[in-house]
Amino acid sequence: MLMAINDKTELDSLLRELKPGLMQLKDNCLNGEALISALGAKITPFDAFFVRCNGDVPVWLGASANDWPIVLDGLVGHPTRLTLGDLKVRFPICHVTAVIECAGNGRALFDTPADGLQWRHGAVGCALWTGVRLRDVLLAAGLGPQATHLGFESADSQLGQPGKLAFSRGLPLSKALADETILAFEMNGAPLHALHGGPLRVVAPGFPGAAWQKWVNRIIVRADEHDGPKMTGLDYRIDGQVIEDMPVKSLITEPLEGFVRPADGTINVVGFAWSGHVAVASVELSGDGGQTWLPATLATADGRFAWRPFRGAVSLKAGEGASVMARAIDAAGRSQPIGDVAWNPKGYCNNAIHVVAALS
Ligand SMILES: Nc1nc2c(c(=O)[nH]1)N[C@H]1C(S)=C(S)[C@@H](COP(=O)(O)O)O[C@H]1N2
Ligand SMILES: [Mo]
Repeated sequence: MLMAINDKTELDSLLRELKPGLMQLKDNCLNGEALISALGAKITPFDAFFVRCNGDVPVWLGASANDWPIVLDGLVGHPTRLTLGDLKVRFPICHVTAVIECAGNGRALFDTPADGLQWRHGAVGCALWTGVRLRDVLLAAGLGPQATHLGFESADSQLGQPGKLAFSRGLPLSKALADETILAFEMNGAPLHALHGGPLRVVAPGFPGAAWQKWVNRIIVRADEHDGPKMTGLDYRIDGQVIEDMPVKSLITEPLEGFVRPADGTINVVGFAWSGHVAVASVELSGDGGQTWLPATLATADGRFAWRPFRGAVSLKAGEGASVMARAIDAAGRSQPIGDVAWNPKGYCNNAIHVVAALS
């Protein structure tokens, strides 16, 4: 019922054909990030939505996506076998618009190199996700009194090692029970595509993309933090702690790098701001290399976890080396750093200010 795509040539052509808005990263697995020029919409279209795979790409060949099986076991009252079809009829369907950002987005932009895929700005996107609340599914199976964490297992295997889990991460129970956390089977109103973990994936807004387990087919309720592949060691951790919140960040989608300085020096700046669990409060813009900042106009978003469009006009510093900058500030007063402030060995959570330079 499952086919695994693991041939490099096949994976490459899949990405080229289906996702013209991406540029491919150098890796044996399928990984591509959005070109900034393709990220201008409030809802990121499929063809420009980044893809991050740690193993092969499993494709469900069952007669219907509704036959996709999922097991719920561990510290539950009743270990349960369900299909995606069961989830759809037994639990209320819900929607959440949310940004997913890879924890390694911006890794290539650290001055001090950091290990891992060299993502620039484009391992981020905002989609409308449709599914059922993970909470509803867990409560129906009954949670044991010792339950504190979940572990997820999936259908993807390490490249060339069929049956060997490529990626098995988890969530603390508190996040699994949150309103916004869902098992999603649709993205932007269409059945969830195999490249994004279809038929079924976890959506955990506010957490890094790594917590959004794709192709999920087993949920294990545990009394301790999960220890599957990519959950231990240095993976998705800073100072030993699992990353559970994404920092406030913004991306300028207009103008693009190498823009032509207008004769009067005034330029419109447009983009998006987002954050993890603490809301975005404001966005400021600078046209003089960060000496002075002006507030941008920040539009509302479709819920707490969607990115918010901003716009404003800045006066560019005269002469050579003009650039525009945006910095978002969250409700706790935290802002984006300039440069290498948040460096860590694996290059996670780089929310440094986006600088877009004019043609000089
Ligand atoms: N099963 C599985 N789930 C996974 C991954 C994976 O390799 N295998 N990659 C994770 C990472 S690191 C990220 S950033 C997101 C990327 O989701 P996307 O490919 O839909 O953009 O999926 C996460 N879920
Ligand atoms: Mo990621």
